[in-house]
Amino acid sequence: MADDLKLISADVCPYAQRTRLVLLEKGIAHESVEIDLRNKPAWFEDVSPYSKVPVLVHGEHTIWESTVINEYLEEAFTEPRLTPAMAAGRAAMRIAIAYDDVTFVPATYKVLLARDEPEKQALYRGVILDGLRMMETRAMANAAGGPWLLGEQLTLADLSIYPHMERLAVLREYRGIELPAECGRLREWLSAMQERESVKATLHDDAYHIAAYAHYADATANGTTAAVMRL
Ligand SMILES: N[C@@H](CCC(=O)N[C@@H](CS)C(=O)NCC(=O)O)C(=O)O
Repeated sequence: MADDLKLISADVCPYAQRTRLVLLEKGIAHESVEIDLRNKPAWFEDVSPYSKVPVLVHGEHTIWESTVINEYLEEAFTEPRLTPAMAAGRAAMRIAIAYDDVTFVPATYKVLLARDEPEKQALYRGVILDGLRMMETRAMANAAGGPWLLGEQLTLADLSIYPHMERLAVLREYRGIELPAECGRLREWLSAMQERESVKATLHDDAYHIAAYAHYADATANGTTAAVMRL
């Protein structure tokens, strides 16, 4: 199967980490091709329509967008299940992932890129802190005592949201944004995630992430992601 399934990835990328976590949790054999996002190889433009990682090449199929890739892997490789059995549970999972994608993560890039714009920084800081508090409340309500965001079952929500939470040190370092004291449930969840072998295999420390995001914080980032986040 490894010959048949290839992930185009970058170690720095939280979205690629989402997919690496799913591949590891499911034990899917694959080839991983690492690219340098600041010096992309010429062939990358042919395989990645948005010029972004991750991209999954599975036989004749090329799939991009981390959430779509992860749902594809969930359907193509059914064990272990990473989606709830009940429709309402799957809806809660997708709501959590959509919130991360649509609201939370863009605010984390925008607060960095707004280097010289204190009003924008204050706006995005509010979005991030509200988001963390909201995730705490949601996680407490959904989890009903289980260790994962939706309770007893690890799902695509945990694996999609975790990579951005691993990078919270970037916000603290450059913009003084901390995980609020009242987010005890999120702290416990982060610790539980970091006990998983999949996370241990992909984890980087705070210093690594802080260095990797310096070009966003000093607003010199000029890649595709920075262009999209500046819109
Ligand atoms: N919505 C995309 C986002 C992927 C993304 O933004 N990837 C970044 C790296 S973290 C990238 O490849 N950026 C290319 C660039 O900045 O030139 C997904 O979920 O896969």
